[in-house]
Amino acid sequence: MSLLRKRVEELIPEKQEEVKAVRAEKGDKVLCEVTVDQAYGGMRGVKSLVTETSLLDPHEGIRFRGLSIPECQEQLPKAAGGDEPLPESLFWLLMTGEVPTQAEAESLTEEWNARSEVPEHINKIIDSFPKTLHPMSQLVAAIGVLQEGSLFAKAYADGVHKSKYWETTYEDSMNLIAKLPNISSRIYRNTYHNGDVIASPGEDWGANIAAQLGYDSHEVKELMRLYMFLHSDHEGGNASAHATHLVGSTLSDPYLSFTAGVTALAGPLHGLANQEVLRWLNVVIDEVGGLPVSDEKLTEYIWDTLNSGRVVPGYGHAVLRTDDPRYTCQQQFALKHMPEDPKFKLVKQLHELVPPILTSIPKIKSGAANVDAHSGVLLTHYGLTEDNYYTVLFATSRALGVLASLTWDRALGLPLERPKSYTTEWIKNNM
Ligand code: FAM
Repeated sequence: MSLLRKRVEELIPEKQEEVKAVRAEKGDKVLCEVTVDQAYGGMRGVKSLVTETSLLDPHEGIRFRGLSIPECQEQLPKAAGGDEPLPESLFWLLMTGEVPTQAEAESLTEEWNARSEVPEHINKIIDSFPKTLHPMSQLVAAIGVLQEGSLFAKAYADGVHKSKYWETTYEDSMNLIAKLPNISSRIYRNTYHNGDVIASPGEDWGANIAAQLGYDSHEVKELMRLYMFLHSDHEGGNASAHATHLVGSTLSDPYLSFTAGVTALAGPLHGLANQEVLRWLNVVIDEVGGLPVSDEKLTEYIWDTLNSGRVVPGYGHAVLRTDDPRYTCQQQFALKHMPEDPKFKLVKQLHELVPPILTSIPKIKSGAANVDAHSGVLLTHYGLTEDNYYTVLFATSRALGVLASLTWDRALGLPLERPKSYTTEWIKNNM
């Protein structure tokens, strides 16, 4: 049995007891009241989920199992010669709540490489997708087909006992995560490089993704490790995590549950914002006649966007009220590796100009930069300019968080999710 599975198996009874005790002691405490406005307003601020892997503070940002982004960067094992955490080490942390040793993190690298092969008939199906199909749709379809290998679906059909659901959920999650670099990079190479697919070099997960996209440099491998670490998890209420959890709560298998998360991520108010940011920057550059651009012209363009009833992508957040530390962390990477890049300078300039404009509009709760304001410019710097591919990378990373959570949902026996809804008629007559 793999090191990680053994550790998770040891932890499950302890956690089950802890949850039982918490529910016995605090089960009748009130987490929040829900107003009619919140019911109409996208449930913003409604506290009604339990997610173990991470917690988002509006002012401080995300903590993965209690560790902030800088703490993870300091404490999690890295690749030889690298400064960024291995995504493997983050996954171990998300699954167990413990910082892995170097050997434990590397055991995951080995295991994911061993599980990474995608059956040839599925590769052929992916190869048959039209190049005009959005890469996110290709990803959803590819994972849907991969579902034929679901061990959870088979075990359920064979009548497995509910106390063992977590075991095949874990195995499916590990298999799916292991295969994602092959799938995501195949979609990229098919869509933009005439199907010239690159075989996995069998390195760590982040390095494999970089290499299979076509980048062999140490710097891009580091960027990919950082990218995969940063986008992995953002507590349970965001649309991709919540969608995976909701669909998973029906005992849909991990492949199908994750496609729900991927389709949620494909919306422009969520993960697709990274594509939208790059497009928006490119239109700005075109319209103002190239870089550098004056603050006055840029301000005018920001207001044009707002006045035409569109959002400024990469800014604002449903929970965060200050700059997203995932933005800051990417900025630090840029300052280290590409301080003179003109598009990075434009991102910095926007970071000065956009927040005061957005916060001058009373209805907008936060004008701060989010994760998507930065990521595309880092990728573009190294030549990955195909912006409609960016969200596939976000989704590849997001698998780490939502599948770790799904495994724990099953280990803790969380039930079918089914909140109550009302009609406007009911509210008018009864409130
Ligand atoms: N530009 C223009 N208007 C904005 C805005 C922005 N960046 N951010 C918020 N608003 C508007 C929002 O559309 C809403 O308007 P209406 O009442 O007319 O519908 C109003 O301000 C109140 O919104 P809010 O309460 O401040 O934020 P929400 O919690 O409703 O929405 C976001 C949060 C992220 C959907 C919103 O800030 C947004 O659309 N941002 C731009 C898109 C983006 O960058 N999304 C990525 C978020 C990211 F973190 C992720 O999920 N990957």
